[in-house]
Amino acid sequence: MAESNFVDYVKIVCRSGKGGRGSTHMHRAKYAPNGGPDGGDGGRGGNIYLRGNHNYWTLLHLRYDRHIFATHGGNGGKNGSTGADGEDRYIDVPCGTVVYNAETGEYICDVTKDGQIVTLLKGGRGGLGNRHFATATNQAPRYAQPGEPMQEMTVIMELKLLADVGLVGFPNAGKSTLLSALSSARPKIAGYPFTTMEPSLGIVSYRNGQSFVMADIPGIIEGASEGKGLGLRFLRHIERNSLLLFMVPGDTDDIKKEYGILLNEVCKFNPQLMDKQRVLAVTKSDLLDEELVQMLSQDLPEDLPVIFISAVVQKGLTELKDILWTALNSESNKIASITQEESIVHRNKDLGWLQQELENEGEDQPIIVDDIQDIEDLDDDDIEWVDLED
Ligand SMILES: Nc1nc2c(ncn2[C@@H]2O[C@H](COP(=O)(O)OP(=O)(O)OP(=O)(O)O)[C@@H](O)[C@H]2O)c(=O)[nH]1
Ligand SMILES: [Mg+2]
Repeated sequence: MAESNFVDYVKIVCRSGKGGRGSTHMHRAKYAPNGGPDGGDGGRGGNIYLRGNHNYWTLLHLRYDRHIFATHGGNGGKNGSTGADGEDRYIDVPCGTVVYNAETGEYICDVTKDGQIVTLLKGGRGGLGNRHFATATNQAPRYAQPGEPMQEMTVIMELKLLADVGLVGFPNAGKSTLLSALSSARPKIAGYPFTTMEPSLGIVSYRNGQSFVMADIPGIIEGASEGKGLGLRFLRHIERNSLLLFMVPGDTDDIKKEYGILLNEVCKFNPQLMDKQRVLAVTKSDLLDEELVQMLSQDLPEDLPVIFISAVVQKGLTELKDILWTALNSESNKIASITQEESIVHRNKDLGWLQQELENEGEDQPIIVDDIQDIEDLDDDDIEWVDLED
């Protein structure tokens, strides 16, 4: 997938800045023989932040910027001057980005809203200058605090598209055709399996200027949750949808069985997906006559709303939108509620599988970090000693 522009998985190295050292400077001026300590504090190291940005749809931009380093805080100076704070770095990510520690697989945070800012790594605090340590018995302390160290972490960023409705179906079920009939998205449509190789989003307009977002993801086949077909790669994009629209073509031998297979794959991938509301659309119903529709209706799954549609002749699409809209607006299902922290359960990555996952995503190469020059530690030359004989 390296050549694709749809990047939903990247590994990068982030490093905050270390705090600047406090200064051990002693005040010197003519006629002020024992000026006392006047060393300033070190500045704080730069922080690394994540910032949700709805202008980004993928993590492609991070492929070209795998080292994100904030700068270090400046050292304190004489006359009580404080060192400069290190520069912060903001990593802009699309909404729906989840961050994991690449070494331990631990879930770190997620960004779901535009403008949301999450602190990923904190810069070190600056050390205090010697003037803070003057006491009655030690009026000229010749020590100051060093700055706090920086933090470094290799992280995996994974994008899970945020859509209201996710389309789930076998290849050729008519998912892309439906998305293009309902929205102005133009995914590629063709009569062969796996036409869609990467997810796309479309905005479906409903009555009174309202709308919802629909995600077309590549087809799922039996065994997808074990890596068959395009496998797991894209299943993560349905984790964040509030509703799953299953699609089975009307000319299939056994609609109920196909729906069962799809449901089973989804459940094996992540059992929590079973809590999501589901709707079943029997597609390509223009190929069926009334009689056949009657016959097929006798043997359909009973635990969810089922509707016969045809994207080509625009049949049943208004009813479908009505069903989806009603379901989306039922209390348990509002998009606002699925993006709320507490309702999303993030699992840590399984360490046993992590290496394999990185390999599958083409992200298993170590990231080379040319160790940047550290700020020079203070040596004796930087310290102006007071001449006590003065
Ligand atoms: N007759 C009829 N054909 C349809 C309908 N919807 C889709 N098709 C045809 O079915 C074929 C597959 O359609 P796609 O929309 O590409 O299917 P898909 O589910 O996106 O397939 P993948 O991207 O491969 O997973 C195309 O040849 C479409 O023209 C429909 O409502 N009626
Ligand atoms: Mg498609």
